[in-house]
Amino acid sequence: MTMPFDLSLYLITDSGLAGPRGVVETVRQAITGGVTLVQLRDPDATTRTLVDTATALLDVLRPYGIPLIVNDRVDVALAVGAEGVHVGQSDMPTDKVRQLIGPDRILGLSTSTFEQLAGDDLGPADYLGIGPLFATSTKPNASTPIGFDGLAAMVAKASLPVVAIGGIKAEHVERALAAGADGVSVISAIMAAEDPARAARDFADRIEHFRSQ
Ligand code: TZP
Ligand code: MG
Repeated sequence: MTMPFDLSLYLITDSGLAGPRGVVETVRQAITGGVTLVQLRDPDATTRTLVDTATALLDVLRPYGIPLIVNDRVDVALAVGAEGVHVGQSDMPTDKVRQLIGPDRILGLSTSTFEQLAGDDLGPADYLGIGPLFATSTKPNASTPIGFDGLAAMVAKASLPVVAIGGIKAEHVERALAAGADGVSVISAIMAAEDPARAARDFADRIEHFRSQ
């Protein structure tokens, strides 16, 4: 049984956008604003840097009970004892990831087409990242943006919890949740914010307000 997790405000790291403040300090500030899940993502980092950053992130997140998900790197996740792994369509197939991480760790899968939503890869996954909602300079090679209507159509077909991703700012929260997403996944709007705690709180307040209606 997979451990509990909350997709509401899912922060993904970016060392370039964090700048001199650094990823760990940026996450430390952002979680005080209400982040519920954190993914370490740094496709260009060395293995050593990933292990060191993941270890430091775990120190910051554990007191809050916030799980750490590692992008792509099953080995890094296992080496540091992270709570989960997130893979894309060109990464290790989810059945292989599940074999390696066991039944308890969280497994996320990126999907951007209806075809992918119907694939065998969904079986072992615990949640789906669906997007990009909008075009984003954070991932220039991302597929065609789906918009709120595309998100709603994909959520309707999805058999797993969904987090929306791609170009999401705080003002998009209501429409993303209204489209049926269980949460929003954010890189630049929080990682590059002057005040990451305030930026995260803006998202968290809107999520809470939407759900209280
Ligand atoms: N996958 C699809 S879009 C994206 C990823 C990793 C980048 C999202 O970053 P931002 O800055 O929140 O648009
Ligand atoms: Mg990947």
